[in-house]
Amino acid sequence: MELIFATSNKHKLSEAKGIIGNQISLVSPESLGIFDSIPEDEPTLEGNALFKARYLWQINKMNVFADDTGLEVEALNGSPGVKSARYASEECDAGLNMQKLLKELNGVKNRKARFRTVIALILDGREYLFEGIVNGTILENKSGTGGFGYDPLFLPDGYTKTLAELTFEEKNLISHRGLALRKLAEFLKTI
Ligand code: ITT
Repeated sequence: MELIFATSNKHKLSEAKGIIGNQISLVSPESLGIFDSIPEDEPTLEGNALFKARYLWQINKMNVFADDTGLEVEALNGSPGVKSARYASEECDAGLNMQKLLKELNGVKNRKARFRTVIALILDGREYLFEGIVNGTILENKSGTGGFGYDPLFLPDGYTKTLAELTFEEKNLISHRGLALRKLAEFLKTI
């Protein structure tokens, strides 16, 4: 079966292929000639994931899933959350986003945070949601060069390495998106 993954992020597409690639042929919107920039203006991760999936479903009625992820920091009442990509500016610059996060947490003792991913699947017109969460803490300094986004600052609970120091496979095993993708993969096996 062919399934569109509604993302323009190549890193995320390869993560997803690593998890559900054997079972299903994952394709990007670009590979189908769809280059639309889909708005992510909803107030929740669920809303954004559903909006993106519905947007692509409307175009060609191909089975599709979309995800949205937020970094939810306890001491910041869940921020940056749904605004994680554009936390510091409209440019979605990971360096600036991390810089802003460190500034907001300057002197704050409670560094607890979690990444939460929501996946919205539209399969033959029916909608399904899957969620994955990884808990951890925000370090005071960046460490590691792997992954993307806030990975160099995020230390998963029970680990001594940040998400940016783990290998691609190690991150997939424990990450928010990895967990949500495996729930999706399990579900797809049942249909
Ligand atoms: P698409 O919307 O094109 O899929 P994106 O880069 O905006 O790609 P998300 O909406 O899933 O990705 O995530 C929003 C932001 O959250 C993202 O820009 C990163 O700053 C952060 N983020 C998401 N997943 C992450 C991860 O695995 N590690 C670190 N930061 C992550």
